[in-house]
Amino acid sequence: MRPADLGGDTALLIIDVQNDFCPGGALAVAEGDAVVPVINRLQGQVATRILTQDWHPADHSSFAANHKGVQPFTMIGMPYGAQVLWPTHCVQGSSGAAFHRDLRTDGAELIIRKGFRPQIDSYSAFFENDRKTPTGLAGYLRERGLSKLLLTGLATDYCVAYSALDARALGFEVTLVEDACRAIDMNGSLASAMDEMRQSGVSLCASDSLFS
Ligand code: VGL
Ligand code: ZN
Repeated sequence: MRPADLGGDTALLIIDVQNDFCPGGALAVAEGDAVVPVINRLQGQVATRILTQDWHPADHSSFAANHKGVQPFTMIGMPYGAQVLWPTHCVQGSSGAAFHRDLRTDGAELIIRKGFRPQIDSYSAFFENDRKTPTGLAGYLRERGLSKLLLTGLATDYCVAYSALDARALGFEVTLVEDACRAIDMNGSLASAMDEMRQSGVSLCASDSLFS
């Protein structure tokens, strides 16, 4: 995608650039904060910016602390499928759930909060982890005529990848801006997420290629 293609039908999707995913946070992604200047610069290139915010109640079922005798980063079976148990993170209203202080947010037209139901996690900006419960984002984008998405944020192999794959399945044109993302990379999760995204028709680019 070249700058000429960044027209009125493109939205910049900024996934979960929150303190808990940045160094020092509860579920820190290595160099998570490095995406902030890249994303801020990109915001000038795209008229429509949309943020997502991981937004869990304290009793959320994805937190290892809410299960007896289970360590973070282990898997359990949930009614909707396998689920990683995470350290407690992005609790509603906490400083960890706030956007990184340097992330420009004033220009965002929409903030989608996700993961707010105690019994179900939500990685994707489009569907919760049962892959059926919609967040409403697809309807918003369609009604606004936004058919092309630039994907950025944290973490590449979880919330960004799930969002990109759902967006492709819903028929959106999707480009992942590689240097505007960082990964958790647990047990090969980054490589498999990149494979799945490529196979589903997600394009990859460097942010520099979006400037003339
Ligand atoms: C995320 C794990 C748990 C993410 C959110 O934003 O990638 N990962 N909650
Ligand atoms: Zn979460």
